[in-house]
Amino acid sequence: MRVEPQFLPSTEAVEPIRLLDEAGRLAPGAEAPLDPSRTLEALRFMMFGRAFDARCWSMQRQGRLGTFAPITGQEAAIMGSAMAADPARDWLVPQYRELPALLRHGYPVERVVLYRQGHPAGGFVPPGVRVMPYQVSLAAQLPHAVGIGWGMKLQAQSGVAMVYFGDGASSEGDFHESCNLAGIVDAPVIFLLQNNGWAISTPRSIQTAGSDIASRAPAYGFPGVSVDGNDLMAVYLVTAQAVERARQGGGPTLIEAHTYRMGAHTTADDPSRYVDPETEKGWARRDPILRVQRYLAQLGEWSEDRDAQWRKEIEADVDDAFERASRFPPPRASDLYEHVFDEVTPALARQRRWHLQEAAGGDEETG
Ligand SMILES: Cc1ncc(C[n+]2csc(CCOP(=O)(O)OP(=O)(O)O)c2C)c(N)n1
Repeated sequence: MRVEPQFLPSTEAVEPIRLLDEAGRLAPGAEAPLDPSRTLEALRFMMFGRAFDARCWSMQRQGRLGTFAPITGQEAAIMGSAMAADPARDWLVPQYRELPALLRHGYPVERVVLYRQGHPAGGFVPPGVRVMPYQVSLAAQLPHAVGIGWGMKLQAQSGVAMVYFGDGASSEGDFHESCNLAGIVDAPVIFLLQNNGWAISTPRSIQTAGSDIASRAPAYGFPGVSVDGNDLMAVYLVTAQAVERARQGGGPTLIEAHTYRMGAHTTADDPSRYVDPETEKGWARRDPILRVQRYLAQLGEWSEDRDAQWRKEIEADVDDAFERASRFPPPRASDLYEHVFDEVTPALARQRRWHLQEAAGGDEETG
């Protein structure tokens, strides 16, 4: 008998779920999963994120801030998911582009300023704030998130770990290992993939030969979902359902939010060398902030006056963030040797002695 093996077909990309169109109209028959006051709450964080980007960009160009990764264009993916997380019990595990989500979760904004200034105090997460520090080493945050989620499950806590990462990070081994283990132990983890089209200059089209990344989830034994990442309502809807399932013991979910990085990867990047301006213009029409504002305007909750008022208030909030950061004492040279080991190793102690006495002329305060 001739055996005909059944090869599994490669999967087709599924159409991302969408509730709000570009004009801010709800899909026919759809109900908004966020009421107007929660939508306004999310919008405020989204607008703050964009204004903070603009200020940081200017400060970086003046040499007053280090390299950072802007979030412009990704605000709905970030806040739609964050609105489904409960700061009192859920953990947020960021990559490096999730500022407004961290702020809503209680991370103090001045710490972000300090982090971008290279100040050691910027790496400190206050007790009680369920946020992990930014992670620049791609995908290295994913195993931590699985550990956090699994730990909460073993302790019979109802929290979930929401971990953010990019399409580039999905090619790292840590992604596979994390999904595999999370599936086995049914860890309450939301894998929130922000597919922003690029991993620096590597386009999504050559990141993977797969049709999409969400469709990998069933192979790990849990659901995946594809969502319009520029649609606050749709991202909230799918994340809230995933969080609820995880709380009930249903295990992890992989959410692929299709969004777009509207600008440079970081302040050290020049996207004009590899991005087609027409593609960029197309995504500008899908701006996630405008979409929410247009939706709210239809409800009578948004107007030009309100927009102007909020922009003024938000600029003042950004001023305040920098002002509060400026009140921290400047870092000392000796800070370089703190916070890594509980007890300083002999080699590190030697380096510290040399640095502080010989190189810095014995001046402890030389930063
Ligand atoms: C392990 C590792 N390899 C390479 C890099 C260099 N690097 C920094 S960001 C980046 C692209 C990341 O793309 P993606 O995961 O899609 O996230 P995005 O920056 O687009 O949000 C790369 C390759 C790194 N930080 N870590």
